[in-house]
Amino acid sequence: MNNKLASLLSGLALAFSVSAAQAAGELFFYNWTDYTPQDVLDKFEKETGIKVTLDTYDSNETLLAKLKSGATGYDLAVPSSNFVTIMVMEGLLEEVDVKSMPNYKYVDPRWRGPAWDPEQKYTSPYQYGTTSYAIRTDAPDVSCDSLKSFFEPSGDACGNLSVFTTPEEVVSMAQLYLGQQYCADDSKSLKAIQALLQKQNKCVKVYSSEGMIDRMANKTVTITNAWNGDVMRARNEGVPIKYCYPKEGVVGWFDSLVIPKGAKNYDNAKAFMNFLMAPENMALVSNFARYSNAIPESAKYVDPQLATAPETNPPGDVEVRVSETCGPKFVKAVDKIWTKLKQ
Ligand code: N2P
Repeated sequence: MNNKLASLLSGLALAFSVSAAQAAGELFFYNWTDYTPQDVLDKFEKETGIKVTLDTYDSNETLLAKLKSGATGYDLAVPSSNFVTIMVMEGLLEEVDVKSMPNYKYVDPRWRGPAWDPEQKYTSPYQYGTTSYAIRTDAPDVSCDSLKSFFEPSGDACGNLSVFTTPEEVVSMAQLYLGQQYCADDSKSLKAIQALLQKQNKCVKVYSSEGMIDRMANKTVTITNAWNGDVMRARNEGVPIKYCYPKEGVVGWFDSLVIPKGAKNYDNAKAFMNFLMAPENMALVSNFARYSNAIPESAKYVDPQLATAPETNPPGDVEVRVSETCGPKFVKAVDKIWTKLKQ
């Protein structure tokens, strides 16, 4: 190649790469609070030129309300499995061919085509875990034995309790405690839930789904609603905390990446889905958020603590009952119960 042509071509290549970087553009990511490591966003930006802007929410309910309100400007979000079902039914998600992505091969076969997305045309995996409660191990009157300690705390624990701010997971826990099936919508079951939550309400100091680690660290509360990964993080920060596996069971969930309908940066969202299925990238998320993931090869890069920690290993005799998508009658009734509770 003569020099002139070479310099012309390299000039063109440079021009192309500059415009490619510009075209690479942006990605608006909407995820749960305390669930996204900055290093994974930085790495994605470095590799693709796509700049990620993160915004956070506290619950599936908040995410659903946002998506239902119309154009959100978000390109990616992370609902739990039972909410994926609702979002698909309501036409809130873009279809995306996850199976044909290069990194799909890393997904554990048992998590491919899951119940909430059998054809894998809306979701790629994020993290999975459980919902229960946690106690300060140095506090009086708290116990991990039974959900009774969470719903009907006594002594010093009453008044030092923190509960999630939206009903979905709290009600599932109430149903485990009351021996009900999820989604049971007969009036006897619903009345029992209402009575239990009203009783618990007298002992609640804070309803919040964010800031659990701080509240437990500074003793604002001694017993709290919690997700397993957050508790491992708190424990690693030196908080005397224990994640509880009460005898009635814990709630299981699986969170996925989805693309909201009308996303402006659809291709960038797809690129992020593929990026995150790469073992070393998924490992960054688990190392930060301390939840399990569906990419077995990521284990090579994940802190070994995750494989053995009590927070990620429910005892064999404790039921992990995975969240379900309930019908409109149940959802409406729960909404009423919760509104009354928070008045
Ligand atoms: C971490 C969010 C956990 C997600 N704060 C629960 N589905």
